[in-house]
Formats: sequence, structure tokens, C-alpha cells
Amino acid sequence: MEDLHHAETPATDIPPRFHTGRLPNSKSGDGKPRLLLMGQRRSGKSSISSVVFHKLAPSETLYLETTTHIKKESMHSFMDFQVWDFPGHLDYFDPIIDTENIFQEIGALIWVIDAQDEYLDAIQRLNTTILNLHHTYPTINVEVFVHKVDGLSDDYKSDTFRDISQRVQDELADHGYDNAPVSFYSTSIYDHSIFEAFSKVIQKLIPQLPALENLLNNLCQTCRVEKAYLFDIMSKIYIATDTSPTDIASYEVCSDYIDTVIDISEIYGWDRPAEDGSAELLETGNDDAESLVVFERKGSHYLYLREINKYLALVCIMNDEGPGEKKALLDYDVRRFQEGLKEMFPRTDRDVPPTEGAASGQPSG
Ligand SMILES: Nc1nc2c(ncn2[C@@H]2O[C@H](COP(=O)(O)OP(=O)(O)OP(=O)(O)O)[C@@H](O)[C@H]2O)c(=O)[nH]1
Ligand SMILES: [Mg+2]
Repeated sequence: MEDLHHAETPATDIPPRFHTGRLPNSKSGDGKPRLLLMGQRRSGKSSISSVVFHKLAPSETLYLETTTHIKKESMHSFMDFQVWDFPGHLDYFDPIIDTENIFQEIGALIWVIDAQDEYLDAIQRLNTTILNLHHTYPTINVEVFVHKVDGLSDDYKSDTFRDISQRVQDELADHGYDNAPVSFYSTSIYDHSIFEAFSKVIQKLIPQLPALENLLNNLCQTCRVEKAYLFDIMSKIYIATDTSPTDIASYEVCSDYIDTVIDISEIYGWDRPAEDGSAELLETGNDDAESLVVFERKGSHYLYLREINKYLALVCIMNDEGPGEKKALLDYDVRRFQEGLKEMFPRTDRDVPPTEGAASGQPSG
């Protein structure tokens, strides 16, 4: 905790491999990290953006129209970022397109491949893009979403995943680009996999991640929490978790829990204006907003949710003693966690209303 004043400076001299060098929330940063959604037509780019950031029901994506121009959206959340949804047919290196403007501020290039369709062309185009960018922007994270895996059998799914990742890596290696920073995720908008994949993509853009994980590890240890997730409430992306192994089932249950709490607070919640109207107080949210359920399915598990600030919620899975029995300890540790977080993400200069079209905020209550 003593080092937190310096949290905006990465702790090591070696530059982190996976971020753009511009810290989210950094006062010196002049742009917001961009997530570019690229890939073939109908691969599912707009669906992903609508489901993750606008809570569109997955089945409603059937009616989405093809994207005709780059759709830029600003997300105002625990960290500001932009999502750019590209038309599938666009040639990103056409001379009439200002490539520099597109790739300059980039946080991650998300390349969506339809796993239910013929994917050789998509791989070809992805590799051309990576090779074109490799010299000018060597630090770009390329995140490949092997998408629409919901319709596939388990065997076919893993074969396709392996085949795609192998082909991409092999072709890049053939062109002399070994160990390209390309990651692969199996995704679908019909389950939690798309949120999990986005969580991992976003986490790479948070230089404070190791410090956050440390805070969560400490919390888990002192309060005997089995698994702790720090969620961005609006998108249900988790921005950090403790370093114990993560399984999708525990993420799913925590994420569903957030949905339930939000639904209930939309009905029964009320606006909680800051006592003296200051932005500082607004930012801290309501310290007392917490929720607890006993999770019967796996024996005596408890789910505990605590609002950390306007954007973030801490969700913990606990067994043996429930949070009720160690309330004072939990309150104390969560408060310390909140303080640590506030120092890591100073944002007093950022409490401006979201720009038009921005997804932001969530009900509180
Ligand atoms: N089965 C399945 N279908 C999906 C999934 N994601 C998207 N789709 C469907 O894929 C179709 C195309 O989705 P879009 O989001 O419009 O694709 P796009 O990549 O934005 O297409 P362009 O704008 O033309 O480049 C829609 O009918 C979606 O319902 C998925 O995870 N699983
Ligand atoms: Mg589209």
C-alpha cells in the first residue's frame, strides 16, 4: 500500500509488453484507448458491441443491419475507452483511409472470425493486417475472437479453435514474424464467453493490474474469500480478480448476481445525491450498498456484493463462515481496498457528463 502513490508509474523498468504506454485515466494521456472491432462481413462485430456495451438481447442481433461506416462510441466507465465498430467490407489499408488516425491511439485490435463459416479468407486478411501494422505499430495487441461457437459441438469447437490459431501463427512465422502478440478466445454472444474475453482484453490495458490483483489477493486472504471479482457494473466486464485459478462457472454466477441486484435496484432503488453535491462524494458511491445471498447449489456458499464506487462492484464467493460473521473485518478490508483503488485511479478531473451516445452509469440503490 505504501507504494500506491507511485501506482501510475509502472513498478518495473521493463515496459509492459501489452499496453499502449498510455495509462487509462492518466491526466497526461490525451486520448482514450481504442478497441477496434474488425473482421469479415457478418462475422458478428456489431452484435458483440451491442450485447456487451448496450445490453441488447443476443437474439435481437438478428435484426442488426450491416455497418456502412465506422461507428465510434465512447465508453465512460471506470476507465474511458472507445469502441470502433468497422464495416466488414472496408479495406483498412486503402490509401483513401487515414490509417494513422485509426491505429495511433489503439488499445487493442479485436479481430472477429465467424467459426461457423468458411474462415480461410478471414485468416488471410487478418494476417495481412498484422503484417502491415507490425512495423509501424509493433505494440498493438491483436485479440482474435473465434466467434459464434455456440452452434458447434465441443469437439468441433476445439478443433476449429486450434486450427485457426495454428494457421495464424504459422502464416505469420512464414513471413518472419515469430511469437506475434496475438491472443485467441472462443466466444459467443449467447453465453458469458464474450464478456470473459472482453474482460481479458481490457485487463491488458490496465497497467495497474498487478497492484489490483495484489489488493484482491490480500482481501481474499484476510477475509477468507474463495474468489473475488472486481466488476465494471455497466458492462459486467471484470477488470481484475485475485490470482487463484478462475473458472467460467464462478464468473457466470457472479455476473448473474450483478444482473439480479441491478434489476432489483432499478425497481426499488433511488437516487443518492452527494450530501454536499461534490463530485468527490458522488464518486465514492454509497459505502453501505451491499448484498448477500446464500448459494445453495454448491453446499454452503455465499455470494457477497459490495458497491465500490459509481462504476465498480466487488463480488466475492465465500464458503465456511459467511460475511455476516465477520462483518467488521470485511467492512474494514473493503474500505482499505476502496482507498487503494482510489489512489490507483485518481479521477477527480473526470467527473464530466458522458458524451452523447456514451454508455455510462448504472442504477444505484
Ligand atoms: N450463432 C451466433 N450468431 C451470432 C453471434 N454473434 C453474432 N451473430 C449473428 O451474426 C449476424 C451478423 O452479425 P453482425 O453483428 O451484424 O455482423 P457484423 O460483423 O457487424 O457485420 P458487418 O457490419 O456487415 O460487417 C447476426 O445475424 C447475428 O445475430 C454468435 O455469437 N452466435
Ligand atoms: Mg456491423
